Amino acid sequence: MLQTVSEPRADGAAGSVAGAQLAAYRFMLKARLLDDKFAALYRAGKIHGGVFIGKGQEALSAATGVSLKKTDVFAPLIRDAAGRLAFGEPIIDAVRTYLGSALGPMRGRDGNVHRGRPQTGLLPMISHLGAMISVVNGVLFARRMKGISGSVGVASLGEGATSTGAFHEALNQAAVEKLPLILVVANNHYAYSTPNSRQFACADLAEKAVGYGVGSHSVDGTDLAACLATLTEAVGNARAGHGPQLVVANLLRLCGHGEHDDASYIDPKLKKSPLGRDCLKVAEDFLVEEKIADAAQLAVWRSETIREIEDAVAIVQREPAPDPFAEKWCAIASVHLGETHE
Ligand SMILES: Cc1ncc(C[n+]2csc(CCOP(=O)(O)OP(=O)(O)O)c2C)c(N)n1
Repeated sequence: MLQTVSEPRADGAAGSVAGAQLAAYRFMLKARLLDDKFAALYRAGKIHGGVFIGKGQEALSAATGVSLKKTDVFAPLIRDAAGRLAFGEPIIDAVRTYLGSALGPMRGRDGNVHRGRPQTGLLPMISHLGAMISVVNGVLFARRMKGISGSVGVASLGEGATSTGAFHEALNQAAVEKLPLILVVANNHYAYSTPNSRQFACADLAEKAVGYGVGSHSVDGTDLAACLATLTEAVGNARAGHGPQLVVANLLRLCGHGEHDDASYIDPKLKKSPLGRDCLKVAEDFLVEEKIADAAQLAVWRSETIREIEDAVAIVQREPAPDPFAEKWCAIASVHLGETHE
């Protein structure tokens, strides 16, 4: 007999542990299938520019998204399709951005992952390498100054970002100011083709938290249940006023840096190690073992999700591209505010 669980929700309150696992799994599945579709469209020459996917990082990303409330702040990076969906980004926003639709959140100006909706707390990324931490700090500072309490902010990072000055300055600032910031580092063992041995000299990146005086969490990023437990704790700590939290998840990128990269530099020994497990498969096995779902139910969700993605692509393929002669060259925030600067 299958357990009764609450419906998937994206508001940081999935109801029960089993409900949270199920909700997060479905965002993982949606992200994987969406990423697969973008990779296929890229190979078919239907996407101009790069395609960047998060294969192998969905458990961490989904756990991050479901741990947040809609009123929080989230700065995702290029491997965060699952977290974006869990935070509330509709599939069609991603499809419109990748296919250059004028109706997308970036109005066809961005080709892939720099999309967002600042008014909803989903920040459009500037760069992959640590630049977003200080932006999240700024939003949290602004809320503090306005007397808005209770919300937290997440900045996603790769391990490569932890070697940059931007990381140091922003984490130090957040620590001194005790901002409710959670840094979620996906240590996928390669920053593009640079391995961990050329990136940092400590045994575990989570050790860096001690030097900054912030909370520290280390987790197996291939294990959804572990990611959910860790993110729940880290987000809870930040929300309770305990200051910044550094979460480091160990995992492996199961794809290239982008779809243009065959990832031939990845050590085969790592691929065969527990780090190389596919988190989606691990999550599915867990759901079946725990009788939260069965194989038939998993197959139904998969086919429903494929249909949903195909429908979104079919809609967007009929939408107009931006017209440079009719373009309003104002910032996205102005568009949201209804201003029309020429
Ligand atoms: C300031 C800056 N320098 C260089 C780059 C080019 N770049 C983009 S992603 C990347 C590697 C990032 O590695 P990591 O932080 O480990 O994240 P991962 O790609 O593994 O998710 C580099 C060098 C950039 N976007 N911004």
